[in-house]
Amino acid sequence: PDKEFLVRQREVLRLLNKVHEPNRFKEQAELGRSYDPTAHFSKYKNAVPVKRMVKEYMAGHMLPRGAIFTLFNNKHREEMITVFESFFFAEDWDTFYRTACWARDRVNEGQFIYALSVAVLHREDTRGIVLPPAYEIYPHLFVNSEVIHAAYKAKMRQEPAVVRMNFTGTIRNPEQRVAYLGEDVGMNSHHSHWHMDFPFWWKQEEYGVHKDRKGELFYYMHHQLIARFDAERLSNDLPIVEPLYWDEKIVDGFYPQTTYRVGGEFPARPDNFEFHDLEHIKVKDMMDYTRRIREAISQQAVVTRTGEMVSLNNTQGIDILGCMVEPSHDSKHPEYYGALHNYGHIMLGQITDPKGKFNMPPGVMEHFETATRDPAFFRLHKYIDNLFKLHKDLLPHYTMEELGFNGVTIQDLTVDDLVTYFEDFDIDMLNALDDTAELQDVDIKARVRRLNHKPFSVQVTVNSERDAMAVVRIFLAPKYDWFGQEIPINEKRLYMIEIDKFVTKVNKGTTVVQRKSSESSVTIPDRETTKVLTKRVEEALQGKTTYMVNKDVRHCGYPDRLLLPKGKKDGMIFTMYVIVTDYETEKVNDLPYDYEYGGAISYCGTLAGHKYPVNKPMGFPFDRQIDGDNFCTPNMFQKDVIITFKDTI
Ligand code: CUO
Repeated sequence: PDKEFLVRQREVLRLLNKVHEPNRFKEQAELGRSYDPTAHFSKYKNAVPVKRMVKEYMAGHMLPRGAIFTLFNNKHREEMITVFESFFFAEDWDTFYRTACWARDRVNEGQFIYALSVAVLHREDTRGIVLPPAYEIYPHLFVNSEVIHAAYKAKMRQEPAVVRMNFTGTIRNPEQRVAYLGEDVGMNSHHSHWHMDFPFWWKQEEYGVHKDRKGELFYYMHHQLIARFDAERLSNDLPIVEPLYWDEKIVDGFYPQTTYRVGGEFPARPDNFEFHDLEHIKVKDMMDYTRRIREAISQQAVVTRTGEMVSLNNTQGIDILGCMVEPSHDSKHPEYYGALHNYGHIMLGQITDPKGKFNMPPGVMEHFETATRDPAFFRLHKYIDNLFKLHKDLLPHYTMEELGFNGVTIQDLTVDDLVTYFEDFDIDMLNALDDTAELQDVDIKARVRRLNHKPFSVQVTVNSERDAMAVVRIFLAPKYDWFGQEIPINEKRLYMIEIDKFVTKVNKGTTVVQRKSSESSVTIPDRETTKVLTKRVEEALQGKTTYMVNKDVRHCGYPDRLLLPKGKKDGMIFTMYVIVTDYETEKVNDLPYDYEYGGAISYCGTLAGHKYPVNKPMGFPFDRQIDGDNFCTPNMFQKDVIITFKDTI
């Protein structure tokens, strides 16, 4: 790459390095001090935000440094958007960089990190820049208090340390059996990045970056998170997750045992807590929003702000509904349909101190980085997901024509042994501890247990009457429910987890399509650590090594280690489904078929204004009702597979 790119990469890493520490890098600090955005308004495509940012900062109206930032707080978010827009509308790299240096030591750290990250992910001139892993930027949100305290101790003693992190709770809490998923740092990082790639506050027209099928992705990615959580629950002899209700107690409590850098511990939610009215959100509002959304679903049309009716009875319906339920900036009528999902996060986050009597900090549900730690996250999302299901169930079943692929048959499917295990992983705590002048940094790591699986591959033998381009979709679902009963296909489809979706060529005659787990369109590999990345960039800048830029780099993507659910020691039976369909009728972008958009399209779609690469509904063919037991057309294949969990490997 050109030096220019490497310098940009280095400066972004520096800007995000120990954000709590002002004047970290001399050059940036000086630039930040001397740059006066008010003198350069013409350098912004839209100067309104940067003017506002400077004005609000000067007036002391912005969230102060050190305070806890949450995206769900309207004031916090509006300010963050102003900062983001100041970055995003900067005309060139230079203006962007100077604005960022200006903001780094002034703006609230949480707002700065969020705004800068989203700007880097969306600016043309920062395409390909890699952000540090979320758990390294903000370790407090990813590890528990125990680890933070131990890390401080180690630093005081000036001794390098590896601190073992346990999952929250004890074995007396059955929910702890699946804490390895909800507390997985890669999973939380995926989830927080998804929400940076598809922010609910994104103004499509104003920013000029279209987010294709954003509402549908909101539905589908979260639907898949729940299906995956359910697969882990069944793997651990827990029943599938139940939705919550606004007027029912939440039986299982949650003690996050996680602490903010400043501002104390995350609030805990004891067993059997009920929802209470908050100052601005009432329990009744939640019920009203739900009722209106259900009405829209059953009449298959939503009413817009201007009173028009928009039909939901088509493949785009889910996108409209997703935007409305989240809600995103594109909701057809936010005043009427409300903010069911976002308010759900707030209601849960503030459940312990609904009136703000005790001035408790925000709960884990009020940050995308921490939300999945609370099992109630999955209950809220199951509730939301059931609304989407109501809608999908009203759509016509797929016809044989929609399901089939003329002249193409799957003859066989073979899968390697599917083996899972736990392993240790070390998180660098470099950003966790405040620096003091007297104490040097020492190497401190948090060691977590995490699920992994042996690499595997899938071979699909396809017979075709002609050369063709095929879309291959691979799914996996548990065969038996918690009671040991075989799950009928029309129910099983709800627990279907996507394993892969890709395009390949099938030749006339027989083709064996081989696909490795590492190639999955659902996942991304482990993120490179800040230290390694920084070193690589420095060495490349000195001309010692070469540096490959991936313009399509994705931070969003389910961790590859979690592609398979845990399964059981004695083996657990899942059914694998493969379907091949005609790419010619599905393709959307006029690009070569092997263009993968960074490799995580299944849950994370595409960036840079590209469309989602295939036009069938996400989750096809399992997103709609299925009649009868025999679902397979010749271009589909199903096979029972066994996932075995090994203690050691
Ligand atoms: Cu991802 Cu509720 O949308 O956490």
